[in-house]
Amino acid sequence: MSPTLNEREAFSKGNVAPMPASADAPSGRGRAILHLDLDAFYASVEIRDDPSLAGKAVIVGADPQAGKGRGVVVTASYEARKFGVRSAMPVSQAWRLCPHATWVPPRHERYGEASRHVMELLAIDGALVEPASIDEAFLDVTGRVQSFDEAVALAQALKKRIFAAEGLTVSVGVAANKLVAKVASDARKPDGLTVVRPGSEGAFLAPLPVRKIPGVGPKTDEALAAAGLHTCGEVAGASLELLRSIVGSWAAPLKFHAGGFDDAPVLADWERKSLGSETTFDHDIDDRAEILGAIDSLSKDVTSSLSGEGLMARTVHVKIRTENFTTFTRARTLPGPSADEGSIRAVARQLFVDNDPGVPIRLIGVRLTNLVGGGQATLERWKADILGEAEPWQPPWRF
Ligand code: TTP
Ligand code: MG
Repeated sequence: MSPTLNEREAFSKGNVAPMPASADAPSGRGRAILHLDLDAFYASVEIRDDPSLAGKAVIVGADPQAGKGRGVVVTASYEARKFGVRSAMPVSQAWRLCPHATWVPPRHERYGEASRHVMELLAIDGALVEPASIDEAFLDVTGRVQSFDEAVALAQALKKRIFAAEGLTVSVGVAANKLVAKVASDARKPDGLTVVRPGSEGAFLAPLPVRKIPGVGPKTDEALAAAGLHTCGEVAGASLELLRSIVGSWAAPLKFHAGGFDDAPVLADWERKSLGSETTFDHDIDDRAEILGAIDSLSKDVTSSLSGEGLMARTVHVKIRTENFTTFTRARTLPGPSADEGSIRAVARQLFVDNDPGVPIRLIGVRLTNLVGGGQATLERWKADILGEAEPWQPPWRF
């Protein structure tokens, strides 16, 4: 007799904002990542709110007190930057460099509001959004587009939408990974759109100073320069032996990043941390075939939700509650992320078989965690191919 399911409860953990449905979880191709960074953010908000400042050198910062102020510049409009004014510069110095500037004290609430509005505009169907600071965000649009060109068109559309709704310009980088998208968004500011097509990441980074790689600070930069390594291309082409002597265990990831490779996933704030489903039988079940049948049906449910959201999972959990209410969970991590029902079902079944308490079962559940955007799986395979057995993979360095 097949069990009657009198309870079917989704037990998704994590934040609740609904993930947009995307029926076409892409696989077998690379990712499409956007990095957006608002231009001269605080100054642009001030200019938007007071159009008489448009086209002028505007400095947001502490009161300069006729050059005697002791605070620092928070940011400056691009007109003021032409005179050398920069964030974090003492106001006394900015006063000397740009005596005709208009000074505005910061209004942090207003910037927070504008930031929230822009982030809301980025929450588009099928995209994962990771706000990275008050004025920048990564978007993984792999699950939303059919081609890289479509991702570029989406970037253009977002720029227009942000300007129309908020009166702010944003510079965008489009690439196959976060690192290159971030460097690209900074390449043509303000109001830029820089596209690095898949396969040209290394060539794009090669002439740039190695300081462009997030995580390379002044000390590392100096140590690399002392060994004659100034550009990303030089670091990418250096031997691991040489790099190890300079940066130790960071050698392999650094070489990898300098060559334009990066596997960091876009971690959406409102990305589901897990997806699950569980069943309480209306009477305790002793028949193992029936229990496995329930596991099959739960695996089917969670896998279809997973692919419906354009995601893949790395870890499968099974929850088991026995007739006397003893409850435990067991988990297994897959070799790579998957949205394949057969693989997930097989792991869930095996988890039960390996941990079967041998008594009647009251409840069974299947849950998926370590969820990533669809393009990640391709990347995992590719990483294994590139690095092979020769170079043990380090935990990916994130920025
Ligand atoms: P950034 O994006 O670094 O700078 P920006 O937006 O002003 O200019 P850009 O066009 O180069 O992107 O920082 C975003 C905001 O964060 C900036 O407008 C003000 C604030 N900020 C500080 O408060 N202190 C700082 O040192 C920096 C760099 C930024
Ligand atoms: Mg900015």
